[in-house]
Amino acid sequence: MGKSRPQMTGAAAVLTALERQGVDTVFGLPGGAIMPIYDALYDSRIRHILMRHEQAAAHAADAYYRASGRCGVTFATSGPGATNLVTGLATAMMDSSALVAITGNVANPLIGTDAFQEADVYGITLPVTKHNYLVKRVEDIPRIVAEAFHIATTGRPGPVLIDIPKDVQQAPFEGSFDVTVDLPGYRPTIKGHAGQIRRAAKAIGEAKRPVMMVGGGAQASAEEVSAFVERTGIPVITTLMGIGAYPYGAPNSLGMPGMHGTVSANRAITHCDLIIGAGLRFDDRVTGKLSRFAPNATVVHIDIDPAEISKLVKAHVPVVGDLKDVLPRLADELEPLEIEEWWKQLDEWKGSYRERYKRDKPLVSQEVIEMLRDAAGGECIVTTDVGQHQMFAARLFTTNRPRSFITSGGLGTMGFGLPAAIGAAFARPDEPVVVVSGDGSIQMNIQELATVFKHQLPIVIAICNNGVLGMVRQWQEMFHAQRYSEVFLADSNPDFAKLAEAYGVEGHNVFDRDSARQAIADALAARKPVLLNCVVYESEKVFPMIPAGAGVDEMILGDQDPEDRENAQEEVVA
Ligand SMILES: Cc1ncc(C[n+]2csc(CCOP(=O)(O)OP(=O)(O)O)c2C)c(N)n1
Repeated sequence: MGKSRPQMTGAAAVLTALERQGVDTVFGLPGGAIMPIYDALYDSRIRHILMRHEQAAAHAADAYYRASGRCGVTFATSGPGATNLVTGLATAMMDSSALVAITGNVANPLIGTDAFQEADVYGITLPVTKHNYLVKRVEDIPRIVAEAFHIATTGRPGPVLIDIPKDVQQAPFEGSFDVTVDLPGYRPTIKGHAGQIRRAAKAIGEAKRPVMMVGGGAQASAEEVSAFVERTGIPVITTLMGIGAYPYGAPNSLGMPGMHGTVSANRAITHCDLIIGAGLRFDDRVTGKLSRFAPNATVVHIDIDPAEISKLVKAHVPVVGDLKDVLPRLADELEPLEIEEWWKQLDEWKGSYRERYKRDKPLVSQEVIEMLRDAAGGECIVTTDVGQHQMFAARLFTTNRPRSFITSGGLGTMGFGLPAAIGAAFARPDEPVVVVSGDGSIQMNIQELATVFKHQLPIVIAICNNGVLGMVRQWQEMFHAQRYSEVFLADSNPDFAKLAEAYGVEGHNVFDRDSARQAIADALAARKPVLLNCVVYESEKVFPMIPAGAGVDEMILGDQDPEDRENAQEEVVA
């Protein structure tokens, strides 16, 4: 008797459908309800990166997309595996990152019975995904996988979850993989409306003090942004998510706006007569108090998501479409802008504020970040965690390349940095990755040192260890009468260098600037995993700062000198 060909299962169909999407890497962690898919993975050419926590797997898949533009993929089991994904999905949703999450669920007959590791993952993830599916029939797998990738990567990117009950994974599959995606209810507008583009061009051409603000939506259109700026000579502000979408070092760059933005960017917003918002959503950390945001400006808002138009800042000229289409057409309608007077004013503001900190006092985070930047020479991917170190990194670890500064902006997820570095390292294997973290944040996904070690990824993890939850401490110092409530970590922090060594990762404790400089240079040259625990001044604060609820014209410049802190003058600039 001849051997019969083994029957393809739903699980194998999932892998085949993923291969057809060009997927080569998946980040995940197995469990009971997803075992058929992991069994099929055994025979697949898709590479699986075993993470140590599903939240980290989601962040890695998210950063894989952010670093490469290729959709990230994550696998998790039912119940706790799937619920562990939630923070990662919400992080990706807020920052418009394309990711497909595949979860196993208990078998259909058990759904609704409080079965072991049952959770209503479809319901739980509905608000934190762009779309989600519960697969009921095995033959639907190829169509649903194709739709999921289409939805995740087109229009405004976002996470899509596919929940597959175990019996569907185990069922014989006899369907076809030749599916066409036909979603009449989902047709993102790519091409900008010609009339709106003409209206926008007229308003821009007439402006005396225009400024362009680019956000995360511009990461995929960096060339078009640069060409537009070259054509018009317009000044450019890049939001936290937009860092690198326009070169920070270019003369037209004013830096980051908002709560911890630059003086020149925030003043430009206050005094401009026109703003082009390109691929951004006017987040409250960017706008401050809405009534004080760009009070004299005509707003041209270009975004692929019509839901963002006039959501927060009223758009006088909305243009719905992809920046790749809209910006070149807008540039074609414009002559170089005659804004010399405006540039004189902007240059004066640019020169009026310098990042200041004393270099003969205890090591501070800003120095560590500058040393990392200088040692890397602009040729690395930066990921960050969330807190003061993130804001210092956004201001100082500047990059001229798109998709190279990867941070959790919208959700502000501590614990993002290390797993994001892993995703970025797999997405762009030829580049070193630097994680800028804090002693609070790093402990939220530190188990991923195991993944870094296993794959010997060229990741340098720099902990700005100030012994506190620094950003919270800063708010308590400034706005809660120095009532420091539950922010001290130093008395119970681990020895981070020893901890790294326990994972097999080279670790160093760094206490002063000379050893920091040397350790950073050595770590970046080594092209292997290194953790640097940099012990920095506890009471450093991030300035400028706009207090929550205040306007962008109400920046506190503060003082960058630890010694003069007692005498720090809080300066409000208009
Ligand atoms: C998951 C999560 N929990 C809590 C917070 C609130 N939070 C914002 S910044 C911060 C402190 C971060 O401390 P650390 O990582 O040490 O960085 P530092 O501010 O000291 O540079 C906290 C607790 C958050 N953003 N994310």
